[in-house]
Amino acid sequence: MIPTLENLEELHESNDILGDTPALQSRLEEDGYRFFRRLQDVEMLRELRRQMLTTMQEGGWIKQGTDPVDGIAEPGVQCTEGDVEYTDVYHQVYRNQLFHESAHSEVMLKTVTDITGRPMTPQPQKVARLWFPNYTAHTTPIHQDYVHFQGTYENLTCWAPVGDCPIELGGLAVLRGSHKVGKVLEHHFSLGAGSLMIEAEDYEAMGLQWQTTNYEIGDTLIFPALTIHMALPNVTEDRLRVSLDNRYQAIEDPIAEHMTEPHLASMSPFGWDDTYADWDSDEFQYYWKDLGLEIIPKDWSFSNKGFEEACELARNGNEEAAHHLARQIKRAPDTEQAEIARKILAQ
Ligand SMILES: O=C(O)CCC(=O)C(=O)O
Ligand SMILES: [Fe+2]
Repeated sequence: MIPTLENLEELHESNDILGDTPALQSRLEEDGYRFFRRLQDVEMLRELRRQMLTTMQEGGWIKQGTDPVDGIAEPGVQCTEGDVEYTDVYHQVYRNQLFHESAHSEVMLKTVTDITGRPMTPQPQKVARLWFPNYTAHTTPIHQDYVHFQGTYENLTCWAPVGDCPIELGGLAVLRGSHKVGKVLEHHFSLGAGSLMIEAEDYEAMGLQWQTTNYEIGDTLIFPALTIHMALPNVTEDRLRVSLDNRYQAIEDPIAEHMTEPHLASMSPFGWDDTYADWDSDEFQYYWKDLGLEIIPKDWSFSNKGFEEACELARNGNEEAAHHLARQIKRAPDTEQAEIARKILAQ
């Protein structure tokens, strides 16, 4: 069942076992996630929120004349991952030093290390989600992170709102215990962020429960790469949702090549030199190069399959798929996929 507000349960909180590796591991084994209230430094996150939203206001996303920390979207402006307009402002936000540094905080490193019992590092590719209100067809659909981030099933995603995130602002929901499926389920084309989703019929038989919460700033949800999750729609009238989802891995595990590049670098040229241009410290610049991570190629099969499905659907008149293809043509007009998409849309 796709979660509705009536059938969402409250996340189990694990603050009582912080620092206790065996207890953290056994709860992770049982639930497929760990949730901690006020784990991260609230003052730091408030400052990060101010900085990120100020950049978004300069980019035209936040209503002029309002305090950026209120996160009030400029009326009439809406875009999402995959749109060139999104990448333009997103990459301005991506240059923020504190945004990257926040993933290296002592408490985050200690927590993920306590969970796995292995030396861990944040992956180079940090991720922010900047989600417009009432743009719900583009909400992150039901998925497992492995299809996007790859590497190993043990990688941990750490999701945290930058600001309070009540349910109506569209935080993350997880399907409790779903990691026990033990493999990557079939993913299909979706218009939502990431463009790949799992059909309800493929997990329903497990009889599991969706869980979420009214997140507050500092709260952090941590889960491995097979846990099924989704974002809830942002149904607020005018507020942007801002959140972080950074990934951590054991230093001895391999990393997929694309995770060593800035997020959405494939959508518009943007490198680490651009990211670091205004930083006043080089402590966390190119830090992973000294760790000797084993870099493995990206597996394109998941996204290629999604693209083929979008083509098939668009041929049959599906409007969401047509929208997806049009977006792809606009973003990268000279690629082979854009050529295929143009032919389909011309029919
Ligand atoms: O924040 C979102 O909308 C998606 C986040 C997500 O899927 C993740 O953190 O893995
Ligand atoms: Fe995800």
